[in-house]
Amino acid sequence: MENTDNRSILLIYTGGTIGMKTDAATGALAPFDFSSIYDEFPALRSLDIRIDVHPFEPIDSSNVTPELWVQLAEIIREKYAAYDGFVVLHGTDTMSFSASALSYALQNLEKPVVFTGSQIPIGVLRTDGRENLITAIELAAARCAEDGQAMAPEVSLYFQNKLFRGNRTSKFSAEEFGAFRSDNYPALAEVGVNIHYNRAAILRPSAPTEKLRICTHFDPNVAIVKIFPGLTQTTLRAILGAANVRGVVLETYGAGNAPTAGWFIDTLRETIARGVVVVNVSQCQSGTVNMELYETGMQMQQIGVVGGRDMTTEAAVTKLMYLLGLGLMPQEVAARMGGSLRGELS
Ligand code: ASN
Repeated sequence: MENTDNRSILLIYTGGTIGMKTDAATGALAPFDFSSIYDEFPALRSLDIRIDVHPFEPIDSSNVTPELWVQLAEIIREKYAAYDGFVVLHGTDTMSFSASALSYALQNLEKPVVFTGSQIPIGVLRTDGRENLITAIELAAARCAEDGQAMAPEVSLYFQNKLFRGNRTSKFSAEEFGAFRSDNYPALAEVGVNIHYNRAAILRPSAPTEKLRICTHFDPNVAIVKIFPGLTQTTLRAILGAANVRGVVLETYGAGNAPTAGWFIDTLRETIARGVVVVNVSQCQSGTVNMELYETGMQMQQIGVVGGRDMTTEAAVTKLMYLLGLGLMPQEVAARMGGSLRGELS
């Protein structure tokens, strides 16, 4: 790759819709070769950013597992000193899970890690991927004019003119180009003719001299339970009672409410007594869990359900996997679930 400037980014390609193009001969979709990115997009040379490509075996993001998160963390650690920032090309379906997981996996991060992808393949004329890719590269390489530090040294997600904190996002639309939302936290940057950073919203490293540390194990023995009117005791017991389950994200109503029926509270109490960590997040996209508001929430608080405040389900379930993967005791996992690790809750 040509070296035009002292800024450089590593483009890590994992797969997803963005990595496809229309084969001129057959008209069918075929993989796009990101290693020849300058041939495909000669205009990228004008960015004055060196772009190196690290391709993984491309997968649809429906097939993502925690192993991919560890591989991403490892490649970022290995190449950390050599680049100003990292762009991760990823399928949209599970991008918010991966961006959340990486936010926990990378500790003491001082460089941008920007996830992006597209709704239409990059090699299709009407693609949204070209703009997402080019701007993500700019965002990952952007430095502050005053101190030379990265503008947004976080794990973020760029899509359709907005840079979000990754662990605040959810995929919201299977149709719109603006596929992601971050209803409980403002955008870190808005992109129009110029890029406007929301400096007050961006996390700065607390101890800038600390070395990057990564986590290499996520515990997948967790479950997500979305409650609904009619949920039976048998079903709830079957899920919460599964022998392997060590953590549960309970998606409740509104401000964190759930049935007050005896069997419901008893099942949760027994589950917590077995050492399973239960975290309460809301089914609503915006707003926060407040278990002190209604009796239905207070009962859960009394038996030790952790209030997940305004965390997304994606942020909560990957945080549970991360904390359980550290080998902590349930009480310690519960305590850390209720506080902010990387700005994932307010
Ligand atoms: N199924 C695709 C994926 O997540 C969707 C996309 O990337 N737009 O890999």
